[in-house]
Amino acid sequence: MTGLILALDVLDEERALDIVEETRASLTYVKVGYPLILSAGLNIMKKISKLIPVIADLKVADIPNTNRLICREVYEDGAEGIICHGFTGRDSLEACIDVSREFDGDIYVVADMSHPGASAFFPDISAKICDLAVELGAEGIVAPANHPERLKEIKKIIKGLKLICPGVGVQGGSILNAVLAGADYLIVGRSIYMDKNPKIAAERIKKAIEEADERSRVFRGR
Ligand code: OMP
Repeated sequence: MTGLILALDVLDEERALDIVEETRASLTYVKVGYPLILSAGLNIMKKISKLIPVIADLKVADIPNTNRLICREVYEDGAEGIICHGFTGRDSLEACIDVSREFDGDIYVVADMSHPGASAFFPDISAKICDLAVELGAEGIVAPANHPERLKEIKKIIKGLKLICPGVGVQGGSILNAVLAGADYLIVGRSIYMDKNPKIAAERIKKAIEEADERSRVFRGR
């Protein structure tokens, strides 16, 4: 079953907590990143994590020592998982994964991105990043739902790692194509939190994911 992750890129703590309360029945995780953390403070993760597990999207990309300090701080503040970059290389990623083991947390490694500019660099280095993430024991890979052909290639090489995928909705990706390409979770932000009724929007997207799962099962069974 493909899961739904809400990308909570809002700037107001009260609104953020209201949206989580309204939508959490449809979600597996809430992803919190720089916009909300910088406006509401790191403590927002503790508050949200009382309602639902939190993935901290800090795209950690520094030298090993700094990565270790960042990851420790973020796990201590309630995150269950952290998104890190892999292009920084083995030692930097290994530092994040070592800290995640201390906290029984999960590291998700960005192997490709969904915005147009990503095609300048990422597709060429994606396979190497995925191999490193598999070897070091990351929990999952972040890759673009709106590029299902790239997702399929990544899915082939990441063994059992989870594929968590932004890019459906406002960024143009289709839920069905991403699920058929192997997404384990879809990350959705604006199509939920900018809707006038985030609860109904999340339910609608969850239902579309379930329908895509069903079609994917039928397709695979042929
Ligand atoms: P919406 O485009 O509003 O659905 O949000 C997508 C979310 O996924 C945002 O929080 C982005 O920062 C994040 N994201 C991408 O959109 N593209 C990527 O390649 C990677 C991420 C991410 O790491 O989550």
